[in-house]
Amino acid sequence: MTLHEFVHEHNADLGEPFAQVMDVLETFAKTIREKVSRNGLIEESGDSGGTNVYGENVQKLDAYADKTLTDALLACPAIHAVGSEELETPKTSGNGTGVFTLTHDPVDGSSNIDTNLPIGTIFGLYPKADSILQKGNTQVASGYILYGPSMLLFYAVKGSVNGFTFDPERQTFVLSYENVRVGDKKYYAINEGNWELFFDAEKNYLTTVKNSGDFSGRYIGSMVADIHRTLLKGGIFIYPADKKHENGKLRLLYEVAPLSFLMMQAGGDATSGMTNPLELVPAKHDQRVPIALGSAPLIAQYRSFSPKG
Ligand code: AHM
Ligand code: MG
Repeated sequence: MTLHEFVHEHNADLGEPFAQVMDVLETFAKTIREKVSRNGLIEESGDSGGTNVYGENVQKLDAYADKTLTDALLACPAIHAVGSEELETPKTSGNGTGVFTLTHDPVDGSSNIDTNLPIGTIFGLYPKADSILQKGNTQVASGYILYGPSMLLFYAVKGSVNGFTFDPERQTFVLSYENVRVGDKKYYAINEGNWELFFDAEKNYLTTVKNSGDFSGRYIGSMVADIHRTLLKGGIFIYPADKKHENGKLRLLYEVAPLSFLMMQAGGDATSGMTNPLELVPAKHDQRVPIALGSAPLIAQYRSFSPKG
């Protein structure tokens, strides 16, 4: 079954506007896959020389993907507004027909582009509202596209997560992971290069995990790839607050809320300090929050190391 067929069959309750948004995402994924596969050979390769709102280097592919997705969404009748990790302020379509707001990180893990490692796109879909600063638990859907050895699109709606593999021969996504549930392996993923910056809670937790002999370490540095492994195999992904970064690194609207929503619909859990990240109202578009997400028992164990746990 193709993604298009699946959406019409299983998400009829979300109406034709939802199907239109998924069509936009599929077309975008095909465009970016084609660019990624020719990275280094095409104009959209390498550093753009510019920086974004966070002061981070913008790769040419970041800028290209951001414009391509944002423009396509604004041209879609189902979309009211779009927010992106690369945009300083959200854009409104002005079409009068839009019923959804979509937030996205067009190319996540962009520091991995030039080494041919997996990168991804993250999206969160919300009902239209006056502001895009909405709690993550108002999302009607969220998901990611993973540009790896094969291209995958995983998305969640309330209560279910399904995954699709792109078939280059048919030029379409085909259902390949039905009703995904978080695995039970014990992989931990964190940038341990930041050890000296970690607070005692992280250090105590990690020391316990390592001494247990039960865990294996895995860390790619592309959130979509790390979350994808955590979802399928099991484990825990952590990007904590530390002594230099009081709110951690990852952005609530563009990375944390969509992937937390997805993980929870697959039976997993997520925590931002001791708070459910989906209960946080973003104070600003570019708000960062600490995050741990993965299988529910491992998140419970992680929480017990928090100062308030
Ligand atoms: P980006 O959106 O600029 O690519 O940054 C987000 C990425 C995530 O994909 C990943 O989890 C994290 O940054 C890795 O950060 P670090 O290199 O500090 O471990
Ligand atoms: Mg990102």
